[in-house]
Formats: sequence, structure tokens, C-alpha cells
Amino acid sequence: MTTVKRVERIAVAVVLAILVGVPGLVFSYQALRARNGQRGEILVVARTVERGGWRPARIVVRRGQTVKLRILAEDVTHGFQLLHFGVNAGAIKTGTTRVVEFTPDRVGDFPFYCSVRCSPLHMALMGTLVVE
Ligand SMILES: [Cu+2]
Repeated sequence: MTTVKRVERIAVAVVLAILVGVPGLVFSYQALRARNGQRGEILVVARTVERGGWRPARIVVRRGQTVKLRILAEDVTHGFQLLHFGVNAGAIKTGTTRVVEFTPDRVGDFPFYCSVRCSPLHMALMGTLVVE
């Protein structure tokens, strides 16, 4: 009898957790998306290749739409260069961010680089901007 009650109680708890938890998760996810959409910025984290490189290393955007990238130099001083669209953020000091803005007018894959010698593998610190 008591075992049945305990099972019942656990079942109710599980159902409650799903009923409350799932909409909560969906709501916070949507709130997060809306906030990101409002600011219209894409956060790009720069780390040395040894520590994982760009995150994300592949950024997908749309042709003709203004792109705002907030570059965070997480571990050491980094740069951000996207020569095809005339973007050069200069040196971004450790722990600080810089926002670059541009409007891609061509479709294709365009490499972006770090412009500051950040580690022995600095030359390998590359990512791709995909314009659709
Ligand atoms: Cu570098």
C-alpha cells in the first residue's frame, strides 16, 4: 500500500516537473532569442588555437543585412580581420570586447583572421563568414 502511494507521489512529481519545467524552458529560450535579436549582435569569442580558437568558427549571415559582431578577446589580446568587407577591429585587449559592423554585399565563404600575434599558432586562428 505504502509503496503504491510512493510510486503515485513520484509519478505526480514527474508530471508536475514536466508541466512546469517544459514551458519554463521554452519561455526562457524565447526570451533569450528575443533579446539577442533586439541587440542584433553576434558574440564571437576569440581564444588562441591551443585553447579552442574562434567560437563560433563559422558565422552564417544574409547578404544585404547589416551584421554586428561583438568580438571578445577571452584569453589574450586578439584582433579580428575580415578583409573582403574591409573590417579590421585592431587589437582587442584581454577580457574586453569590440563591436564591428558591416553589410556583406556578396554571397560566399569569406575567411576571417586574428590580426595580433597571439600564440605560436596565431596564423592558424581562422574562421569563416558564410554569406547566404
Ligand atoms: Cu592571433
